[in-house]
Amino acid sequence: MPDTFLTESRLQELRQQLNYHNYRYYVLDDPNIPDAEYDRLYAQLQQLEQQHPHLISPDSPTQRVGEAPLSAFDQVAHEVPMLSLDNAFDDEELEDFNRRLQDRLKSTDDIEFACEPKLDGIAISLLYREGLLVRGATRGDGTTGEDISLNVRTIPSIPLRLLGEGFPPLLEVRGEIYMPKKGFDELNDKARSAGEKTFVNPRNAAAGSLRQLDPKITASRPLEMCAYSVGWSEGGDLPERHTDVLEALHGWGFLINPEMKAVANIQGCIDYYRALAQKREQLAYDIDGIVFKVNHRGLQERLGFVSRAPRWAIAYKFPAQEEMTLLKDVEFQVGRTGAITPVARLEPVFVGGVTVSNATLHNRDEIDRLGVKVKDTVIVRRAGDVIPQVVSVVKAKRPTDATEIVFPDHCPVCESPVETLPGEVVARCSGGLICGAQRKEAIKHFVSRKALDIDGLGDKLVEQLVDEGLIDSVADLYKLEAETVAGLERMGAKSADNLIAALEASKQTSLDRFLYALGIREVGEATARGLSRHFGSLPALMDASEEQLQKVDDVGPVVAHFVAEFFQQPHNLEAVQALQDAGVYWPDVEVEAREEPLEGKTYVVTGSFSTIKRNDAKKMLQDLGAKVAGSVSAKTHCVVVGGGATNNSKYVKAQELGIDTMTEEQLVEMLGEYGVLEV
Ligand code: 5U1
Repeated sequence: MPDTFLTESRLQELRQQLNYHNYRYYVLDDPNIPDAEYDRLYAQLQQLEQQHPHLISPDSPTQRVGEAPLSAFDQVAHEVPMLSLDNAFDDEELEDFNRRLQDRLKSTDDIEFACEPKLDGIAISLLYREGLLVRGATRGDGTTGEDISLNVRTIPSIPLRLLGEGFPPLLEVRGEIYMPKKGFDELNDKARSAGEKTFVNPRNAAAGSLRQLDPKITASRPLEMCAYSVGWSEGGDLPERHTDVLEALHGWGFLINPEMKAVANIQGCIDYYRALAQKREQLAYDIDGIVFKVNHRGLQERLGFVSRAPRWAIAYKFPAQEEMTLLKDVEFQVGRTGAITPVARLEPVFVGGVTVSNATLHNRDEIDRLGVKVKDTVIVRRAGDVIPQVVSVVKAKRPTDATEIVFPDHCPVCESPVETLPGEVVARCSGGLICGAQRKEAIKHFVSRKALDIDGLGDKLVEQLVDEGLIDSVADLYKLEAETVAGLERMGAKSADNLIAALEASKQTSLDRFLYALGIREVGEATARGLSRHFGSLPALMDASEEQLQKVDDVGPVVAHFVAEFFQQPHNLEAVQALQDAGVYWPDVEVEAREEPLEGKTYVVTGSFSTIKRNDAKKMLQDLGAKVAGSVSAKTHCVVVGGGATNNSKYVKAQELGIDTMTEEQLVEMLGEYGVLEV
């Protein structure tokens, strides 16, 4: 066989393998070879292409990033216009949409709908000829867009060549390019540390990344593409149901939204909308609503279009999460741990489904980063249950009399100096419990629902009790008498009696609630639960060293330090004693006997794992008492190498130092023997 033929078929084989593994990694999120193996195949392809440059093909994974930047984008006329969507803003409008469809179809039968999250990104058209990506274009005005082929090629979840079989020879796929939240945060963190401008939100970041004339910049941005329809196709058959078309696209190499689902009727759409609204904040990407489409393409065709939108689809929008308003003033609040938080007082604005009049400005650095002044017009964001925040300033609207925000150097409540510890961004009042604000917040936390849960003792009443000098500390609560409380404004004999009864009832509590109630920095409910289960009693916890504390789930060095430090402070010990003297008590928790057969041993875990997740493996080793380190040294007892890569640098180092190694299979077997993993 001639040499060129062999080279060509090897090149094709490498391209196919790499494109397939790329799909498994970026689209299915289920790689089945180690990264090192992918890198080796890629290097082989690169080397072979360097030797035979005339054999380089456009679907080669080495050709994702073009060499030369463009001077401008060409215009592209869309063969079939890229339509927009009609919107619905409440259930009634959605039901009207269903009624209109039934009227047009002259039937009262239920209509099946496809439901998909509406990604907050940039609409894109991708054209494939004989399975090869030949063009990527923006939506533009719907009729004419811009050719951004070089940029879309850099996005790993976009196939350069379609996988599998059965795709039409001419296929235009439409979808959304977006930046996942995690990638967006990392991109902005990087920009911040480099002193560069940050992006306002993931959508702007995605748009800015695609608008680059230099594809290398686009390639460096964490973009993804999710397919949501076929614009047009020639030759070949597409499935009759839209959801099956999406499944076909998935098989040909595209990412489709995993939340996509068919429902039997409009009530199914409403239920889907509610369920996704609940889940919205947990999704890895921003969405601004749900798109409902008549699922049968035959019905879609019968329904047709009006002006610029199809009759068979609608976007049910979530309430906007960002709105513009006026920043009227800034006040500084003192929290339970003394943290000083600048709070923006706003012209009330309806955002994220509620009226917002205050928003956090976080800290001094954030004020500097935003460059915000009093009387500025600002953009406020309220997402889910998160505290509303000022995300940017509309500088073009700044009036001439806007004033600088001056961060206080003394506590606005107790006038103690404000200090910022090295390495921290948060400024804190140094007054401790001398500071009325910190005292009030500590008491509010102590009585709150997840802590001692004292019924009838809301924030306002705590403030009243402190302001009237009736309580100074949490233990003072238990000295309150009904007559005194009844004399307070807005209180009567009945509510005072109820409060005293609730205080009495709260005395019997649990160790985890008590620990949470103490308000130790960084100790939330889950950590308090972990500490209580691990140590079983307060004295055992108080005696624990930072190292012992770190053995508790989710307790790292920072939390361990805060816990140990808390119990070293005499005033905290006095407060705990005073509460116990007042009658607060809890049963000890039975501590499960813990065997730590690997205590004193240090493991390093490296390589890619297939049967268990690497992080789970680390956690299980820690549960068995082992320390898991990030690098190999003479102190390491064993290196676990997943994926069997013998050129793994940690494996090589272990060999050099004569340290034991084990494979993933051996680790799984060992974990099984110790009973921490079912095999
Ligand atoms: N998920 C999704 N987003 N989105 C946007 N589907 C969807 N469909 C669209 C648009 C503009 O248009 C259809 C009419 C194809």
